[in-house]
Amino acid sequence: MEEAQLVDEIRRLKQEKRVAVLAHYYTAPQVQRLADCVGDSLALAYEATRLTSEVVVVCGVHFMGETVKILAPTKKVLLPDVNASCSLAESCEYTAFKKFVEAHPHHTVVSYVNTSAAVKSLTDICCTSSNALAIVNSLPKSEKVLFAPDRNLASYIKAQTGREDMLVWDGACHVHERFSVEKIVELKGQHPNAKVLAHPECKKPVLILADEVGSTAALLKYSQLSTAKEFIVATEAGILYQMQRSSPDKTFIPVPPTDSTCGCNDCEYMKLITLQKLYLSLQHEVHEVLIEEALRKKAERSIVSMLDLSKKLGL
Ligand code: CIZ
Repeated sequence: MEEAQLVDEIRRLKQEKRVAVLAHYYTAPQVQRLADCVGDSLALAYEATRLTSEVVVVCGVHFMGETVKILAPTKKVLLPDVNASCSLAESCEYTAFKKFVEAHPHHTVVSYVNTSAAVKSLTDICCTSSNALAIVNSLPKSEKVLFAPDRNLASYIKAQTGREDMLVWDGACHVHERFSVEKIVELKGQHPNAKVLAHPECKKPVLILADEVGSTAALLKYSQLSTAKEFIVATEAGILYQMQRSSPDKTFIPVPPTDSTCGCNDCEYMKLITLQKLYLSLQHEVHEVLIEEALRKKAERSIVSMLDLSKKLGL
């Protein structure tokens, strides 16, 4: 099917079947354009608690589908591609993480939402890049914290909070780890007035170069409010679509991966979500995300704690 026809069919199926489509900022622009809600993990989690339709397609990676299912267990939650995984979630395997948690019984476990439902069941409170700093800061200094799974976000939080004793799981996002100081310095040479925006999943030397460090939602907001006209963006390239859309008069320059001479730094898992797969997902109601109820309940506590605290903090 041609793209225009696919778009029409997706619109028709959404309406006919009364299906909600949620999309993460890292998905392809064509997918974001058809979504009822586009956002980061925190926004999508809030949206999951407000769903009115019985069926929802999550255009994002697997843990995002799980988060929606955990928060909206009576809904039919669909993922257009079951292979849409997440390197961060994969870097934190349940059995190994359980041993780590059990070896540190007096720690409060803070896990990024980029984890499996099983890892969330071992977690006291989840966080996203939008609220990680606020959530860790909300814990009394006397409380020992075990943070998982992103070592770069953890190192950023340590630096911002002074919690040098925070125990950290050694995981990382393969997309954000591909950004290098060399590429940013090269781009800054070509665009000396550009502001550098970086995600806290990037390595520390990259963050040192940044004018603003934050989640996709925070970087988007910064780009909207800033008087600068050019931005060098060190996070997954999907967010550039929303940045450009809300600030058409500004220029957004993606940072390519270290080992490439051209192109954007795309997450291959996010980019598995194509229009064709979204169409098939709507038409055949595949692929359903299912979580065993006992596990769902255990995992739910950590996400609900995060949402409750985030609301209280006005995030
Ligand atoms: O929190 C999220 O959704 C991720 C994975 C990145 C971001 O900053 O939005």
